[in-house]
Amino acid sequence: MTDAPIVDIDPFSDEFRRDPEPAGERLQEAGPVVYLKSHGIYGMARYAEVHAVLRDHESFCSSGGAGLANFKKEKPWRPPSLLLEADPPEHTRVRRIVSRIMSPRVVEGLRPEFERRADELAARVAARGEIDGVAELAQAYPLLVFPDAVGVGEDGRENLIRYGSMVFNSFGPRNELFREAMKDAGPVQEWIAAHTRRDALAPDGLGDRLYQAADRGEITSDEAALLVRSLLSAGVDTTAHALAWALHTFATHPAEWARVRDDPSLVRPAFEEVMRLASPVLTMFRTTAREVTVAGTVIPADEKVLLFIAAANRDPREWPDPHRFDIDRRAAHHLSFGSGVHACVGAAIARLEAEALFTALARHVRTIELAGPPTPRPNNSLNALAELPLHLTAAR
Ligand code: 4MI
Repeated sequence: MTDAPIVDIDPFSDEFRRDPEPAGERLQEAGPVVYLKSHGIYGMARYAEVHAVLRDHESFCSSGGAGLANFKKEKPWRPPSLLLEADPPEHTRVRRIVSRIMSPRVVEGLRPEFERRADELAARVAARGEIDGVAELAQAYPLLVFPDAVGVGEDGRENLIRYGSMVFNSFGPRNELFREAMKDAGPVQEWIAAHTRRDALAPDGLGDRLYQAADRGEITSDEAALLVRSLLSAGVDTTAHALAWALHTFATHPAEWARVRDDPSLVRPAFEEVMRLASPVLTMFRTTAREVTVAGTVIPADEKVLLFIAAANRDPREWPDPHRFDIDRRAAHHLSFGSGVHACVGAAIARLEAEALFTALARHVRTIELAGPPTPRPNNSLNALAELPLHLTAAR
């Protein structure tokens, strides 16, 4: 029994995915904490509570898993991540190492190559005119630059997209989407495992630098392999969908694209606003480490709590006119990169990718228009597009 309002929304249903906005509003209106009887879990969709839970890693732990499965009761589908699915103090030790390896200075060092690849790609798509924005830009660009930065070779990079789909579907129930993503999972997992090995990683890439930390005795080499797995899990699909939504948003807001194109200093703030409005990660879980009271509602220990990140990013209690794309608003405190000790460790790389790609597009592309309806790619936790037909006109 619970004193939280009971809501009959299933966040892993086709219906929710097709139109998450009205459901988000219903969840917010129902109260600061709700009980979702569809899965026997608690939920929060208001900005203030989602933000507070993300920052309270002691009450809302991650070692119970970031998905629906409670790792204290169910066996995880893969060995838990040392970052995403761990708590302080164990988390703190490895997080510090990964943060250093992806420090602002290191990320700045990636800039020239990221800009060069972005310029080549932007020139190529501008010349083609009719493109699929997902395959030819949003996926193509992260697949070019991110595995290079990690030190993963060219062969088999498409496995990263397939693995991303497995990882992000695994955060939901064991439904049809999960089973579909896990079909033929074996070869994908073998490819991933092979590419987390030191001998597969180029010298001085981010992956090799994790092994250098192992050489110094800061982590074990098994831990280095698992941390490389984290980079390969979270580094491609997430940015691909962020870039796809940025393309979609500019295609449907031509006046804003014209402003960004004419003044590329607006690329960064515009990308934050895209991230607010189109959070690639829709939902994430925490697990209560003890009985907790949130806004007067008691949540018992060891319960799964679903955080509606995308809904929180459009909570009218936090954001005036929340559904409006407004590149002049201060949007950087959105929750699409999380918050607190688990906040996205790769955020600076994602921001660099977006900045490089859209600055290059500003040079090469005058207009971006939808050439047909975008096709969604249903996923248990991602706001994902399968296809985005675009018509581009080249800059003169
Ligand atoms: C929420 S995005 C994400 C972050 C980390 C990992 C996977 C997905 C991981 O494997 O560490």
